[in-house]
Amino acid sequence: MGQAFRKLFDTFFGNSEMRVVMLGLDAAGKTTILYKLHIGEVLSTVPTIGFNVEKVQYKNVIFTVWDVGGQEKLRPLWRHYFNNTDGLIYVVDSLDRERIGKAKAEFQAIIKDPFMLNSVILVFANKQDMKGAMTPMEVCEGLGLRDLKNRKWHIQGTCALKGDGLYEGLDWLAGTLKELKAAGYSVTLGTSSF
Ligand SMILES: Nc1nc2c(ncn2[C@@H]2O[C@H](COP(=O)(O)OP(=O)(O)O)[C@@H](O)[C@H]2O)c(=O)[nH]1
Ligand SMILES: [Mg+2]
Repeated sequence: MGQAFRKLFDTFFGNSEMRVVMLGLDAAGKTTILYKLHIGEVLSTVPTIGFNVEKVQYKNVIFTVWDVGGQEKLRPLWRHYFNNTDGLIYVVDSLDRERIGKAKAEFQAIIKDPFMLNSVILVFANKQDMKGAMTPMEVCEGLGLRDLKNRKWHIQGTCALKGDGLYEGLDWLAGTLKELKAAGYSVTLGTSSF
């Protein structure tokens, strides 16, 4: 699978730099996804108190990852990572119905950040292998995706453990970013895989 991702990134980002930030509540599956990509060594750093950041770089494509939720006072520090973000991947634990409201609140705060206004949004409705998981459509509604104005977004059901859906989602992200960069950031409606 790592080879497939490397090929995808080579095809779309031969020379241009891409910065992707992957966020979500704890236990959503972010670390699992990062390792599943197999695109390089995952470096884990704690640059400030309690703020754990994972990072992996494949050629010009840089992924940074951290948990959101319950750390209001750390928010100002995010700016450092949001700056120049091309793509936001927001990962949701589809089994966690109890915290979908919290996932939504964090998501809405993130995408309204001035540094995030130009970023393309890919949502992974993860843990689709679990019985009782919310469907991608339910997660879409839970996050309020359809109410977004002037944002390019896409939602994809995934199972990070098996890798299902990851390639499809990143393929959309890579293709969309390439398109936008070529056209100079235009805006269209969101899409979904259901
Ligand atoms: N069943 C299932 N479990 C998953 C999936 N993705 C992640 N997990 C599990 O959920 C837990 C949290 O995953 P982790 O990647 O550490 O979440 P993070 O806090 O967002 O980095 C771990 O026990 C993973 O094995 C999935 O797609 N299906
Ligand atoms: Mg993690």
